[in-house]
Amino acid sequence: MTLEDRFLVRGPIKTIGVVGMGYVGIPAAVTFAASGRFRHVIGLQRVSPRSGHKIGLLNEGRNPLGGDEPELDRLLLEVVRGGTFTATGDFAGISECDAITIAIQTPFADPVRLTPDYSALFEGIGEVGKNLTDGSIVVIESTVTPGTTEGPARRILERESGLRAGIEFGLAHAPERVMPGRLVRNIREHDRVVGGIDPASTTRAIELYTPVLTEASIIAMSAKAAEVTKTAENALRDLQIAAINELALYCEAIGVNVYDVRRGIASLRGEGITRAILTPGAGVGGHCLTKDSYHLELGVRNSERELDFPRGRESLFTLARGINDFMPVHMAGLTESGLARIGKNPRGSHIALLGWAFIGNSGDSRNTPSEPFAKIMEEMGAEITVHDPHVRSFPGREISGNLGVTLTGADAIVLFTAHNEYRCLEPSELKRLSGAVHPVVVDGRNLIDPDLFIASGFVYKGIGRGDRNDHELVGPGSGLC
Ligand code: SAJ
Repeated sequence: MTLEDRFLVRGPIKTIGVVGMGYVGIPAAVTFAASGRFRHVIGLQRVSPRSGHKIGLLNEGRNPLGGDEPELDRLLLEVVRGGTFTATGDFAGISECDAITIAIQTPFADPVRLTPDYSALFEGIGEVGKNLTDGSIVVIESTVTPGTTEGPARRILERESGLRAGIEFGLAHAPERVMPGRLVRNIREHDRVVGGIDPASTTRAIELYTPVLTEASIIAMSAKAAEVTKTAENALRDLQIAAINELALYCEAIGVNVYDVRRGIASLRGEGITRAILTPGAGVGGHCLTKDSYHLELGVRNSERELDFPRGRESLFTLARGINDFMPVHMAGLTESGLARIGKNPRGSHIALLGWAFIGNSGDSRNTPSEPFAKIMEEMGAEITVHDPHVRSFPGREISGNLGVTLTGADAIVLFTAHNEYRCLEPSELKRLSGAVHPVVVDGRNLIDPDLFIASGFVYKGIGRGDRNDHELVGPGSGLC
Protein backbone atom coordinates (compact mmCIF):
# COMPACT_ATOMS: atom_id res chain seq x y z
CA MET A 1 0.00 0.00 0.00
CA THR A 2 1.34 3.44 -0.97
CA LEU A 3 1.36 6.48 1.32
CA GLU A 4 -1.46 8.01 -0.72
CA ASP A 5 -3.51 4.85 -0.15
CA ARG A 6 -2.84 5.06 3.57
CA PHE A 7 -4.03 8.69 3.64
CA LEU A 8 -7.18 7.63 1.75
CA VAL A 9 -7.84 4.81 4.21
CA ARG A 10 -7.32 7.24 7.11
CA GLY A 11 -9.70 9.75 5.48
CA PRO A 12 -9.64 13.56 5.71
CA ILE A 13 -7.58 15.11 8.52
CA LYS A 14 -9.86 15.50 11.55
CA THR A 15 -7.58 15.40 14.61
CA ILE A 16 -4.38 17.44 14.87
CA GLY A 17 -1.60 17.39 17.47
CA VAL A 18 0.47 20.59 17.87
CA VAL A 19 3.72 20.07 19.79
CA GLY A 20 5.22 23.10 21.58
CA MET A 21 2.86 25.62 23.18
CA GLY A 22 4.91 28.73 22.44
CA TYR A 23 4.69 31.82 20.18
CA VAL A 24 4.26 29.56 17.15
CA GLY A 25 2.42 26.51 18.51
CA ILE A 26 -0.39 28.25 20.37
CA PRO A 27 -1.61 30.41 17.46
CA ALA A 28 -1.14 27.45 15.12
CA ALA A 29 -3.30 25.19 17.33
CA VAL A 30 -5.94 27.88 17.84
CA THR A 31 -6.28 28.75 14.16
CA PHE A 32 -6.57 25.04 13.27
CA ALA A 33 -9.25 24.61 15.96
CA ALA A 34 -11.13 27.78 14.93
CA SER A 35 -11.16 26.89 11.22
CA GLY A 36 -14.31 24.74 11.62
CA ARG A 37 -12.68 22.03 9.50
CA PHE A 38 -11.16 19.86 12.20
CA ARG A 39 -12.84 17.90 15.00
CA HIS A 40 -10.17 18.25 17.67
CA VAL A 41 -6.77 19.90 18.16
CA ILE A 42 -4.50 18.76 20.98
CA GLY A 43 -1.84 21.18 22.20
CA LEU A 44 1.12 19.15 23.51
CA GLN A 45 3.51 20.73 25.98
CA ARG A 46 6.20 18.95 27.96
CA VAL A 47 5.66 19.40 31.66
CA SER A 48 8.87 21.37 32.30
CA PRO A 49 9.46 23.77 35.22
CA ARG A 50 9.58 26.72 32.82
CA SER A 51 6.58 25.93 30.61
CA GLY A 52 4.45 23.20 32.21
CA HIS A 53 2.15 25.86 33.72
CA LYS A 54 0.90 26.74 30.24
CA ILE A 55 -1.21 23.57 30.06
CA GLY A 56 -3.54 24.61 32.86
CA LEU A 57 -3.80 28.20 31.62
CA LEU A 58 -4.61 27.08 28.07
CA ASN A 59 -7.35 24.71 29.27
CA GLU A 60 -8.91 27.64 31.13
CA GLY A 61 -8.85 29.58 27.86
CA ARG A 62 -6.11 31.92 29.14
CA ASN A 63 -3.24 32.89 26.85
CA PRO A 64 0.12 32.25 28.59
CA LEU A 65 2.06 34.35 26.07
CA GLY A 66 3.12 37.91 26.91
CA GLY A 67 2.45 40.82 24.58
CA ASP A 68 -0.71 42.18 23.07
CA GLU A 69 -2.59 39.48 21.06
CA PRO A 70 -6.32 40.33 21.30
CA GLU A 71 -7.35 38.11 18.36
CA LEU A 72 -5.52 35.14 19.88
CA ASP A 73 -7.06 35.71 23.32
CA ARG A 74 -10.55 35.77 21.79
CA LEU A 75 -10.07 32.72 19.59
CA LEU A 76 -8.45 30.69 22.38
CA LEU A 77 -11.47 31.23 24.64
CA GLU A 78 -13.79 30.34 21.75
CA VAL A 79 -12.09 27.03 20.88
CA VAL A 80 -11.68 25.94 24.51
CA ARG A 81 -15.36 26.62 25.20
CA GLY A 82 -16.26 24.98 21.90
CA GLY A 83 -14.31 21.89 22.92
CA THR A 84 -12.20 21.82 19.73
CA PHE A 85 -8.94 22.56 21.54
CA THR A 86 -7.39 21.02 24.63
CA ALA A 87 -3.83 21.13 25.99
CA THR A 88 -2.01 18.24 27.65
CA GLY A 89 1.40 17.05 28.80
CA ASP A 90 0.54 13.48 27.79
CA PHE A 91 2.09 12.74 24.39
CA ALA A 92 0.11 9.49 24.12
CA GLY A 93 -2.67 11.64 22.65
CA ILE A 94 -0.61 11.80 19.46
CA SER A 95 -1.76 8.25 18.63
CA GLU A 96 -5.22 9.69 17.82
CA CYS A 97 -3.85 12.38 15.51
CA ASP A 98 -4.07 12.34 11.73
CA ALA A 99 -1.53 15.18 11.57
CA ILE A 100 1.09 16.41 14.03
CA THR A 101 2.89 19.76 13.76
CA ILE A 102 6.05 20.53 15.76
CA ALA A 103 7.00 24.09 16.72
CA ILE A 104 9.92 24.00 19.14
CA GLN A 105 12.64 26.65 19.30
CA THR A 106 15.97 25.96 17.58
CA PRO A 107 18.53 28.40 19.05
CA PHE A 108 22.19 28.42 18.08
CA ALA A 109 24.48 27.13 20.81
CA ASP A 110 27.56 28.65 19.19
CA PRO A 111 27.34 30.68 15.97
CA VAL A 112 31.10 30.70 15.60
CA ARG A 113 31.28 26.94 15.36
CA LEU A 114 27.81 26.82 13.77
CA THR A 115 26.43 24.42 16.35
CA PRO A 116 22.65 24.65 16.68
CA ASP A 117 21.01 23.40 19.87
CA TYR A 118 18.44 20.86 18.66
CA SER A 119 18.05 19.13 22.03
CA ALA A 120 14.51 20.37 22.70
CA LEU A 121 13.38 19.84 19.10
CA PHE A 122 14.76 16.32 18.85
CA GLU A 123 13.24 15.42 22.23
CA GLY A 124 9.85 16.57 20.93
CA ILE A 125 10.28 14.68 17.65
CA GLY A 126 11.17 11.55 19.64
CA GLU A 127 7.95 11.85 21.69
CA VAL A 128 5.98 12.17 18.47
CA GLY A 129 7.71 9.11 17.01
CA LYS A 130 6.85 6.98 20.04
CA ASN A 131 3.14 7.61 19.51
CA LEU A 132 2.99 7.89 15.73
CA THR A 133 0.39 5.76 13.88
CA ASP A 134 0.12 4.43 10.33
CA GLY A 135 -1.21 6.93 7.76
CA SER A 136 -0.46 10.09 9.79
CA ILE A 137 1.70 13.04 8.74
CA VAL A 138 4.32 14.97 10.75
CA VAL A 139 5.05 18.62 9.84
CA ILE A 140 8.07 20.46 11.26
CA GLU A 141 7.29 24.18 11.69
CA SER A 142 10.46 25.10 13.59
CA THR A 143 13.21 26.93 11.70
CA VAL A 144 15.82 24.26 10.94
CA THR A 145 19.08 23.87 9.08
CA PRO A 146 18.37 22.79 5.48
CA GLY A 147 18.49 18.97 5.43
CA THR A 148 17.09 18.48 8.95
CA THR A 149 13.59 17.30 7.97
CA GLU A 150 14.82 14.59 5.59
CA GLY A 151 17.82 13.83 7.78
CA PRO A 152 17.77 13.69 11.60
CA ALA A 153 14.02 14.38 11.97
CA ARG A 154 13.16 11.49 9.64
CA ARG A 155 15.63 9.16 11.34
CA ILE A 156 14.29 9.90 14.84
CA LEU A 157 10.68 9.42 13.76
CA GLU A 158 11.45 6.11 11.99
CA ARG A 159 13.54 4.82 14.89
CA GLU A 160 10.95 5.65 17.55
CA SER A 161 7.88 4.56 15.58
CA GLY A 162 9.19 1.59 13.64
CA LEU A 163 7.35 3.10 10.68
CA ARG A 164 8.88 4.32 7.40
CA ALA A 165 8.61 7.93 6.26
CA GLY A 166 7.12 8.20 2.77
CA ILE A 167 5.50 4.79 3.15
CA GLU A 168 3.64 4.45 6.46
CA PHE A 169 3.69 8.16 7.43
CA GLY A 170 4.13 11.50 5.69
CA LEU A 171 6.75 14.10 6.60
CA ALA A 172 6.95 17.79 5.62
CA HIS A 173 8.34 21.18 6.56
CA ALA A 174 6.06 24.24 6.76
CA PRO A 175 8.07 27.08 8.33
CA GLU A 176 6.29 29.58 10.57
CA ARG A 177 6.22 33.26 9.64
CA VAL A 178 4.58 34.74 12.72
CA MET A 179 5.58 37.92 14.51
CA PRO A 180 4.62 38.95 18.05
CA GLY A 181 1.67 41.33 18.02
CA ARG A 182 0.14 39.77 14.92
CA LEU A 183 0.39 36.01 15.49
CA VAL A 184 -3.09 34.99 14.26
CA ARG A 185 -3.14 37.51 11.40
CA ASN A 186 0.23 36.31 10.13
CA ILE A 187 -0.87 32.64 10.08
CA ARG A 188 -4.01 33.49 8.15
CA GLU A 189 -2.65 36.18 5.82
CA HIS A 190 0.92 35.22 4.99
CA ASP A 191 1.42 32.83 2.07
CA ARG A 192 2.43 29.45 3.50
CA VAL A 193 5.49 27.61 2.20
CA VAL A 194 4.84 23.85 2.40
CA GLY A 195 7.37 21.19 1.43
CA GLY A 196 7.02 17.40 1.73
CA ILE A 197 9.74 14.79 1.52
CA ASP A 198 7.64 13.38 -1.32
CA PRO A 199 4.60 14.52 -3.37
CA ALA A 200 2.10 12.62 -1.20
CA SER A 201 3.40 14.33 1.93
CA THR A 202 3.26 17.73 0.23
CA THR A 203 -0.36 17.14 -0.84
CA ARG A 204 -1.38 16.00 2.64
CA ALA A 205 0.33 19.03 4.24
CA ILE A 206 -1.52 21.32 1.81
CA GLU A 207 -4.79 19.71 2.98
CA LEU A 208 -3.75 20.54 6.56
CA TYR A 209 -2.91 24.22 6.05
CA THR A 210 -5.39 25.34 3.40
CA PRO A 211 -8.33 25.70 5.87
CA VAL A 212 -6.51 28.25 8.05
CA LEU A 213 -5.51 30.58 5.21
CA THR A 214 -7.83 33.51 4.47
CA GLU A 215 -6.54 35.56 1.52
CA ALA A 216 -3.15 33.83 1.45
CA SER A 217 -2.05 30.89 -0.71
CA ILE A 218 0.10 27.80 -0.36
CA ILE A 219 3.54 27.80 -1.99
CA ALA A 220 4.43 24.14 -2.53
CA MET A 221 8.00 22.84 -2.91
CA SER A 222 10.30 20.14 -1.50
CA ALA A 223 11.02 19.91 2.24
CA LYS A 224 14.61 21.05 1.76
CA ALA A 225 13.61 23.98 -0.46
CA ALA A 226 11.16 25.02 2.28
CA GLU A 227 13.98 24.91 4.85
CA VAL A 228 16.20 27.05 2.58
CA THR A 229 13.31 29.48 1.94
CA LYS A 230 12.76 30.13 5.64
CA THR A 231 16.41 30.54 6.63
CA ALA A 232 17.19 32.58 3.52
CA GLU A 233 14.27 34.98 3.91
CA ASN A 234 15.75 36.05 7.23
CA ALA A 235 19.36 35.87 6.07
CA LEU A 236 18.46 38.24 3.22
CA ARG A 237 16.71 40.63 5.61
CA ASP A 238 19.77 40.57 7.86
CA LEU A 239 21.92 41.25 4.79
CA GLN A 240 19.76 44.24 3.78
CA ILE A 241 20.10 45.68 7.27
CA ALA A 242 23.86 45.06 7.21
CA ALA A 243 24.11 46.89 3.88
CA ILE A 244 22.52 50.07 5.26
CA ASN A 245 24.50 49.73 8.51
CA GLU A 246 27.75 49.55 6.54
CA LEU A 247 26.64 52.52 4.44
CA ALA A 248 25.93 54.43 7.66
CA LEU A 249 29.50 53.81 8.80
CA TYR A 250 30.73 55.01 5.38
CA CYS A 251 28.64 58.17 5.72
CA GLU A 252 30.07 58.87 9.16
CA ALA A 253 33.60 58.46 7.80
CA ILE A 254 32.90 60.57 4.69
CA GLY A 255 31.02 63.24 6.68
CA VAL A 256 27.51 63.07 5.24
CA ASN A 257 24.05 62.27 6.59
CA VAL A 258 23.08 58.66 5.81
CA TYR A 259 19.40 59.68 5.88
CA ASP A 260 19.97 62.18 3.05
CA VAL A 261 21.71 59.42 1.10
CA ARG A 262 18.92 56.92 1.97
CA ARG A 263 16.28 59.39 0.77
CA GLY A 264 18.22 59.95 -2.43
CA ILE A 265 18.64 56.26 -3.17
CA ALA A 266 15.00 55.46 -2.31
CA SER A 267 13.90 58.03 -4.90
CA LEU A 268 15.04 55.63 -7.61
CA ARG A 269 11.75 53.79 -8.02
CA GLY A 270 10.14 51.74 -10.76
CA GLU A 271 9.83 48.32 -12.33
CA GLY A 272 12.89 46.32 -11.40
CA ILE A 273 15.03 49.28 -10.29
CA THR A 274 13.69 49.99 -6.78
CA ARG A 275 16.19 49.46 -3.99
CA ALA A 276 15.20 47.55 -0.83
CA ILE A 277 16.87 50.02 1.53
CA LEU A 278 16.23 49.41 5.22
CA THR A 279 17.11 51.47 8.30
CA PRO A 280 20.53 51.74 9.98
CA GLY A 281 20.60 51.24 13.73
CA ALA A 282 22.35 50.26 16.92
CA GLY A 283 22.22 46.56 16.05
CA VAL A 284 20.06 43.55 15.18
CA GLY A 285 18.45 41.48 17.92
CA GLY A 286 15.58 39.06 18.18
CA HIS A 287 15.32 35.31 17.80
CA CYS A 288 15.06 35.15 13.99
CA LEU A 289 17.68 37.20 12.18
CA THR A 290 20.37 36.49 14.76
CA LYS A 291 20.35 32.76 14.01
CA ASP A 292 18.77 31.97 10.64
CA SER A 293 21.84 32.98 8.60
CA TYR A 294 23.82 30.40 10.58
CA HIS A 295 21.19 27.71 9.86
CA LEU A 296 21.52 28.50 6.14
CA GLU A 297 25.31 28.48 6.37
CA LEU A 298 25.35 25.13 8.12
CA GLY A 299 22.92 23.72 5.55
CA VAL A 300 25.25 24.50 2.67
CA ARG A 301 28.25 23.23 4.62
CA ASN A 302 26.46 19.94 5.34
CA SER A 303 25.51 19.56 1.68
CA GLU A 304 27.38 16.86 -0.17
CA ARG A 305 27.61 19.08 -3.27
CA GLU A 306 30.55 21.49 -3.77
CA LEU A 307 29.80 25.18 -3.05
CA ASP A 308 31.54 27.13 -5.79
CA PHE A 309 32.07 30.36 -3.80
CA PRO A 310 33.26 31.36 -1.22
CA ARG A 311 35.70 28.46 -0.98
CA GLY A 312 37.10 28.73 2.55
CA ARG A 313 36.50 32.50 2.76
CA GLU A 314 33.78 34.07 4.88
CA SER A 315 30.32 34.04 3.28
CA LEU A 316 28.30 37.15 2.49
CA PHE A 317 25.69 36.14 5.07
CA THR A 318 28.06 35.66 7.99
CA LEU A 319 29.88 38.86 7.01
CA ALA A 320 26.49 40.59 7.26
CA ARG A 321 26.00 39.07 10.71
CA GLY A 322 29.40 40.48 11.66
CA ILE A 323 28.47 43.99 10.51
CA ASN A 324 25.19 43.93 12.44
CA ASP A 325 26.88 42.55 15.55
CA PHE A 326 29.46 45.35 15.26
CA MET A 327 26.85 48.10 15.59
CA PRO A 328 26.63 47.95 19.41
CA VAL A 329 30.46 48.13 19.43
CA HIS A 330 30.21 51.21 17.19
CA MET A 331 27.72 52.70 19.63
CA ALA A 332 30.30 52.23 22.40
CA GLY A 333 32.86 54.00 20.21
CA LEU A 334 30.50 56.93 19.60
CA THR A 335 29.83 57.16 23.35
CA GLU A 336 33.53 57.08 24.19
CA SER A 337 34.33 59.78 21.61
CA GLY A 338 31.45 61.90 22.85
CA LEU A 339 32.77 61.75 26.41
CA ALA A 340 36.29 62.52 25.17
CA ARG A 341 34.95 65.77 23.60
CA ILE A 342 34.32 67.03 27.13
CA GLY A 343 37.48 65.56 28.60
CA LYS A 344 35.73 62.60 30.19
CA ASN A 345 36.63 58.94 30.17
CA PRO A 346 34.08 56.11 30.31
CA ARG A 347 35.75 55.06 33.57
CA GLY A 348 33.75 56.71 36.33
CA SER A 349 31.16 58.12 33.90
CA HIS A 350 27.43 57.46 34.35
CA ILE A 351 25.72 56.28 31.15
CA ALA A 352 21.92 56.24 30.89
CA LEU A 353 20.95 53.49 28.43
CA LEU A 354 17.47 54.06 27.01
CA GLY A 355 15.96 50.90 25.58
CA TRP A 356 16.60 47.24 26.40
CA ALA A 357 14.03 45.57 24.07
CA PHE A 358 15.48 44.35 20.77
CA ILE A 359 12.75 46.17 18.80
CA GLY A 360 10.73 49.32 19.34
CA ASN A 361 7.43 49.38 21.28
CA SER A 362 7.92 45.78 22.43
CA GLY A 363 8.93 44.07 25.66
CA ASP A 364 10.87 41.36 23.80
CA SER A 365 14.56 41.52 24.74
CA ARG A 366 15.82 38.27 23.22
CA ASN A 367 19.37 38.76 21.86
CA THR A 368 19.08 42.50 22.45
CA PRO A 369 22.03 44.55 21.09
CA SER A 370 21.76 46.69 24.24
CA GLU A 371 23.38 43.86 26.21
CA PRO A 372 26.77 43.76 24.42
CA PHE A 373 26.88 47.57 24.51
CA ALA A 374 26.31 47.61 28.29
CA LYS A 375 28.99 44.96 28.80
CA ILE A 376 31.57 46.89 26.73
CA MET A 377 30.93 50.14 28.61
CA GLU A 378 31.05 48.42 32.01
CA GLU A 379 34.32 46.76 31.03
CA MET A 380 35.60 50.31 30.36
CA GLY A 381 34.60 51.22 33.91
CA ALA A 382 31.37 53.11 33.21
CA GLU A 383 28.31 52.91 35.46
CA ILE A 384 25.17 52.00 33.47
CA THR A 385 21.56 52.71 34.37
CA VAL A 386 18.97 51.17 32.05
CA HIS A 387 15.46 52.37 31.22
CA ASP A 388 12.80 50.57 29.20
CA PRO A 389 9.05 51.31 29.17
CA HIS A 390 8.11 47.75 28.18
CA VAL A 391 10.80 45.38 29.48
CA ARG A 392 10.09 44.64 33.13
CA SER A 393 13.04 42.40 33.96
CA PHE A 394 16.14 40.76 32.51
CA PRO A 395 18.44 38.23 34.21
CA GLY A 396 21.35 40.03 35.89
CA ARG A 397 20.29 43.50 34.77
CA GLU A 398 18.27 46.10 36.68
CA ILE A 399 15.81 47.79 34.33
CA SER A 400 13.91 50.88 35.47
CA GLY A 401 10.56 52.10 34.19
CA ASN A 402 11.34 55.58 35.58
CA LEU A 403 13.09 57.75 33.00
CA GLY A 404 13.87 60.57 35.44
CA VAL A 405 15.66 58.26 37.82
CA THR A 406 17.64 56.65 34.99
CA LEU A 407 18.74 60.02 33.61
CA THR A 408 19.64 61.70 36.91
CA GLY A 409 23.35 62.48 36.97
CA ALA A 410 24.02 60.92 33.57
CA ASP A 411 27.11 62.07 31.72
CA ALA A 412 25.92 60.32 28.54
CA ILE A 413 22.42 59.38 27.33
CA VAL A 414 22.41 56.53 24.77
CA LEU A 415 19.27 55.74 22.74
CA PHE A 416 19.24 52.06 21.77
CA THR A 417 15.61 51.08 21.07
CA ALA A 418 13.08 52.88 18.88
CA HIS A 419 10.39 53.11 21.55
CA ASN A 420 7.90 55.90 20.80
CA GLU A 421 8.56 57.32 24.27
CA TYR A 422 12.04 58.37 23.13
CA ARG A 423 10.89 60.37 20.10
CA CYS A 424 9.76 63.37 22.13
CA LEU A 425 12.61 63.81 24.61
CA GLU A 426 13.04 67.44 25.64
CA PRO A 427 16.74 68.60 25.52
CA SER A 428 16.42 71.11 28.37
CA GLU A 429 14.70 68.52 30.62
CA LEU A 430 17.33 65.89 29.88
CA LYS A 431 20.10 68.43 30.55
CA ARG A 432 18.51 69.40 33.86
CA LEU A 433 18.29 65.75 34.93
CA SER A 434 21.82 65.06 33.75
CA GLY A 435 23.26 68.05 35.59
CA ALA A 436 26.24 68.12 33.19
CA VAL A 437 27.27 71.33 31.41
CA HIS A 438 27.65 69.37 28.15
CA PRO A 439 25.90 66.01 28.42
CA VAL A 440 26.56 63.51 25.65
CA VAL A 441 23.64 62.10 23.63
CA VAL A 442 24.14 59.13 21.28
CA ASP A 443 21.24 58.34 18.93
CA GLY A 444 21.22 54.72 17.75
CA ARG A 445 17.81 54.83 16.04
CA ASN A 446 17.46 58.33 14.50
CA LEU A 447 14.96 59.32 17.20
CA ILE A 448 15.97 62.90 18.01
CA ASP A 449 16.74 66.15 16.14
CA PRO A 450 20.53 66.67 16.45
CA ASP A 451 20.29 70.47 16.06
CA LEU A 452 17.91 70.85 19.03
CA PHE A 453 20.30 68.96 21.30
CA ILE A 454 23.44 70.64 19.96
CA ALA A 455 21.84 74.07 20.49
CA SER A 456 21.15 73.04 24.11
CA GLY A 457 24.82 72.34 24.69
CA PHE A 458 24.81 68.58 24.17
CA VAL A 459 27.62 66.66 22.55
CA TYR A 460 25.72 64.80 19.83
CA LYS A 461 26.68 61.54 18.13
CA GLY A 462 24.40 59.56 15.83
CA ILE A 463 24.60 56.42 13.68
CA GLY A 464 25.27 57.55 10.13
CA ARG A 465 25.37 61.26 11.02
CA GLY A 466 28.72 62.14 9.50
CA ASP A 467 27.26 65.63 8.96
CA ARG A 468 26.81 66.28 12.71
CA ASN A 469 29.13 64.01 14.66
CA ASP A 470 31.97 66.57 14.74
CA HIS A 471 29.80 69.61 15.48
CA GLU A 472 31.02 72.66 17.40
CA LEU A 473 30.16 72.68 21.11
CA VAL A 474 27.58 75.31 22.08
CA GLY A 475 27.24 77.01 25.49
CA PRO A 476 29.50 77.73 28.48
CA GLY A 477 33.07 76.50 28.24
CA SER A 478 32.78 76.13 24.49
CA GLY A 479 33.83 79.60 23.45
CA LEU A 480 30.53 79.77 21.49
CA CYS A 481 27.33 81.29 22.83
N1 SAJ B 1 16.29 46.30 12.35
C1 SAJ B 1 17.15 47.29 11.90
N2 SAJ B 1 16.87 47.92 10.73
C2 SAJ B 1 15.76 47.58 9.99
C3 SAJ B 1 14.90 46.56 10.47
C4 SAJ B 1 15.18 45.94 11.65
O1 SAJ B 1 18.16 47.61 12.53
O2 SAJ B 1 15.54 48.20 8.95
C5 SAJ B 1 16.62 45.60 13.60
C6 SAJ B 1 15.56 45.76 14.66
O3 SAJ B 1 15.84 46.88 15.47
C7 SAJ B 1 15.69 44.47 15.45
C8 SAJ B 1 16.17 43.46 14.41
O4 SAJ B 1 16.68 44.21 13.32
O5 SAJ B 1 16.67 44.60 16.45
C9 SAJ B 1 15.11 42.49 13.90
O6 SAJ B 1 14.03 43.27 13.50
P1 SAJ B 1 12.85 42.62 12.56
O7 SAJ B 1 11.98 43.75 12.15
O8 SAJ B 1 13.45 41.78 11.52
O9 SAJ B 1 11.98 41.75 13.57
P2 SAJ B 1 12.10 40.20 13.93
O10 SAJ B 1 13.44 39.85 14.39
O11 SAJ B 1 10.95 39.91 14.82
O12 SAJ B 1 11.89 39.49 12.51
C10 SAJ B 1 10.66 38.90 12.22
C11 SAJ B 1 10.91 37.86 11.14
N3 SAJ B 1 9.73 37.07 11.07
C12 SAJ B 1 9.86 35.73 11.13
O13 SAJ B 1 10.93 35.16 11.19
C13 SAJ B 1 8.60 34.96 11.16
C14 SAJ B 1 11.19 38.51 9.80
O14 SAJ B 1 11.13 37.50 8.78
C15 SAJ B 1 10.17 39.57 9.46
O15 SAJ B 1 10.55 40.19 8.23
C16 SAJ B 1 10.18 40.60 10.58
O16 SAJ B 1 9.76 39.92 11.79
C17 SAJ B 1 9.18 41.71 10.29
O17 SAJ B 1 9.23 42.19 9.14
O18 SAJ B 1 8.46 42.11 11.22
